[in-house]
Amino acid sequence: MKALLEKLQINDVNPGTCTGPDGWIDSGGDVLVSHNATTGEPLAKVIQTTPASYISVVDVAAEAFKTWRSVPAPKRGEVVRDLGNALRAYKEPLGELVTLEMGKIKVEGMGEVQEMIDICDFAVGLSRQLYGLAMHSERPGHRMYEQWHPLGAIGIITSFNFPVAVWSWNAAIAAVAGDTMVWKPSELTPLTAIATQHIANEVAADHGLHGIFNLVIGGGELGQLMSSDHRLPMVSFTGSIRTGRKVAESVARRLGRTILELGGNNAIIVTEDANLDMAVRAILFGAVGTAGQRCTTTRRIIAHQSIVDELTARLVKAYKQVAIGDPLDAGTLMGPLINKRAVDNMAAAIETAQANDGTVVYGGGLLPGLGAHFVEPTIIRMPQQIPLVCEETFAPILYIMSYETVEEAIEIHNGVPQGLSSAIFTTNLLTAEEFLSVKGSDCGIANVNIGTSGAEIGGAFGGEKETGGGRESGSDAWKAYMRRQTNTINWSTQMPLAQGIQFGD
Ligand code: UN1
Repeated sequence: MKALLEKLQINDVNPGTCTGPDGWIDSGGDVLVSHNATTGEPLAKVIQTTPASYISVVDVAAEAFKTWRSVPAPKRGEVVRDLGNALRAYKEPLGELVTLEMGKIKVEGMGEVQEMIDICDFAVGLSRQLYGLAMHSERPGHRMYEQWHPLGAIGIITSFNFPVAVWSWNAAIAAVAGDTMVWKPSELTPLTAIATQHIANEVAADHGLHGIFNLVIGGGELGQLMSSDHRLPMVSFTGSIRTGRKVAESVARRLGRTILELGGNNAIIVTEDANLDMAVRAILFGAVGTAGQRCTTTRRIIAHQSIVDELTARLVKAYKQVAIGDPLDAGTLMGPLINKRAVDNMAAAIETAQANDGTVVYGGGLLPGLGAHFVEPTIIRMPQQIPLVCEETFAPILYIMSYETVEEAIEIHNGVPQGLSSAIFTTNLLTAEEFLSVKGSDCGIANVNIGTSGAEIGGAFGGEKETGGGRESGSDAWKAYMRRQTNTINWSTQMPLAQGIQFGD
């Protein structure tokens, strides 16, 4: 472990505040201890960012923006290309640190770094494609078009469950867009953030850059400072609905912009004609992968009444094969939850489900023999979608419900406040299309014959309703990181007004 931490430049005590190469600041703030999610043992200490040092970091980011915005976008893309290459070189140790600190299994830790690499590649291409539209003016001798300018220094607040990938979705796009950024990672995963900052610093140093990628570490007060800071025209927040609402309110009060990627309560509808082999595999990965701690985790199954028993039996059989243990071991499929609070929340949800006619058909228990954060992945048959099922419990609990008609299935599906990811398993083209239609899934992501989690970076990622409406990552999500300007140029010698208005002579 020491060797791994050394490779990533993590010391016993690390400053948590940084403005770039040689820009680590010992703020004199309170010390935070990061723990190994699997054993609960301390990994290293972090000196948190004080309000005063936060202010100086944003000063640096705002100042750096004045230069960065004028660097041609394809040149900014070259920096992001080097960031992607540096991440390729560090993929193994960084992925392992994600596993150590967050507890997801090693292949998922690596997968997370792969997402970082992929978004860098995407952003490099994008750096030559930040297109605006040209439109025909209604006035003779006039040309109209729109262009996209960098926005400023932006805030990025990320959650523990994807401790580095979510930063990269924002950072790679923001960097080619010409923004500088201030990142506040979760206090539960500060070391992966510090390791990532070191990697970004190496790249920045090669390009003689400072103040583009900045880091602050601390709790909710720091998030609050960012939300109310008018020097950050946009704040991208990933996390709980409760905190997201606070961020949204503070940013809205100053009429700033947000990208919110909040909770999900993702369901899969399984129809009577579905390929159950495929459905079982997808549900297993969706519900048990990352120990149920993805915002895209499959939390609800809505299965046709004619196949619900068979599907449940097959899932129970599959769950029995899930090896639970040290996430660094190659054979492990499920590691620990992030902390004791997550374990307690899971236990409380199972109790509530049982008190409301839920039947635990698999799991339901804790696994203290493996460690304080280990739980059994759990399947619960629910006769109805009770209020508990409408909440997101960040744990590997899968609720199975049944339906008779497709309309009923969609109604149950959409009957929760969140709207992130969704899927249907069916071989019926008409049902698949209905699910994707305006009357179908109300989520930001809707899939056919693949699960709810594990989205590719090329699409816009995010969801509707209480998920917050934001979109990050691929497609045209870059527009949220830039400001649009509509330009009209009069190349004639006349002064016509729009709408044919005659004003004066
Ligand atoms: C998250 O859990 O916050 O689609 C993001 C997925 C991953 C990202 C999840 N690509 O499951």
